[in-house]
Amino acid sequence: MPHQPSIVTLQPRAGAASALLKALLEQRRPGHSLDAPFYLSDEVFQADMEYIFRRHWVFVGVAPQVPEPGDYVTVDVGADSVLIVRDDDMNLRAFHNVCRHRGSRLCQEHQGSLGNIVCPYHQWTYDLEGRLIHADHMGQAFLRDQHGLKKVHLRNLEGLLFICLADEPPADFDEMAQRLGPYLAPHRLEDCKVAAQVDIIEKGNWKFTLENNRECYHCVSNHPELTVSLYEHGFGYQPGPQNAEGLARFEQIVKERHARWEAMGLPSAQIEELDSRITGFRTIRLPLDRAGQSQTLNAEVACRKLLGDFSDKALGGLSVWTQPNSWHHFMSDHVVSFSTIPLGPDRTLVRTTWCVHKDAVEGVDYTVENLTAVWNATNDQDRHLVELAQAGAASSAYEPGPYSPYTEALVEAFCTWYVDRMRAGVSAGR
Ligand code: 3BY
Ligand code: FES
Ligand code: FE
Repeated sequence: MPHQPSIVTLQPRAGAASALLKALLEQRRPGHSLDAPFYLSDEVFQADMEYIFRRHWVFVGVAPQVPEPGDYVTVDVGADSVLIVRDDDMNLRAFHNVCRHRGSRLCQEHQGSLGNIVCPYHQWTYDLEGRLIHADHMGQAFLRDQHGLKKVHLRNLEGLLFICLADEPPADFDEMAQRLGPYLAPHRLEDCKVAAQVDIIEKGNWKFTLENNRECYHCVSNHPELTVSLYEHGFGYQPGPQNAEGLARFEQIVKERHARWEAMGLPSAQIEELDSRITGFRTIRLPLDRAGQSQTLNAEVACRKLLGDFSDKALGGLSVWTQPNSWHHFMSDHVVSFSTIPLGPDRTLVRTTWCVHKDAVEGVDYTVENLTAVWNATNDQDRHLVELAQAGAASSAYEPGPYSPYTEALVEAFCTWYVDRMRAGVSAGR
């Protein structure tokens, strides 16, 4: 007996933006945190996934996660599962993790290694370039070459992996790559291995995670481990009239170090394009405090084997931020990378990956505990702050509050970028 027909309401994936979303975007007050529904509403969450995460370059991982042919990782962005695999010619490729027969999910693990991609349902088999190479019982007329895996745009920026789910991704990735490439290249992330990866789930909206990341106003009072290595324990980062002297001192040191690092072939000057572009980004190399070497509990390197050709341990920290969802710190001895993926209006995945030189030996050159201590602690503190913000936004007393023009300018840049990109998505429709 056939299945009974059921009554189905078709949910258009984007469809026309609602009056609520349009009004929220229109009434956004510059210089202030967002209206509560941006953090709470399921409708805004769906729109975030459609207009931000399906249409922009999203940072999903690092090349050292897939070092050998056949190595793969899967990343879920909303309802889309993406398979990133290294093929036999060492090229990285990204596919929808969806079988072309009846659509089954192909790889069910977060990472692994395979020779061909075999669907668990009826064993349709794809090679590492996504070609369908085997499908039983499909008859003479069946055209295998029309049933290859669907590709997802993938870019590898000196070891940082970005995907874009749009048919036509933003064209300005190339400019970001050209400008960031020389900053990243000397750290040679592609010659690294993953020493540790930790996923945490924050009970908060992804925009709270990003807003929190874009300021250090909260660092002095919340991050005792991180501020060990931050210049003047985080106070050096506090611009504003109350800290004119400290700031002048900091700027002088930055100037001196930049001259030294640039002379060593390490681009260091700030590039700030967070809200002026579709693919927003920022970078700067900043001095670290004390030993000045690394983001560890004593500011000394966590790994004795340095990255690339480095012989100087005290290279400060090259930080990189990309819209909508990543930040990274590149030091002389390791790279720590953060990818933020929304899971729901009030649930966000933060995936942290620590990489060291591929020849470094655990227990000899580094320990995972020491390598990960600062950011495991800092992530947990930030998770707590995001959860407090989420709880506050749900209160009837919440109203958007003012950002500090001194210490929260980059939070404002994030919100400006977000609102602009959402407006662009709404007006383009589909
Ligand atoms: O260091 C970071 O990645 C960010 C920026 C400042 C505060 N925060 C923890
Ligand atoms: Fe993949 Fe049938 S759904 S082989
Ligand atoms: Fe923080």
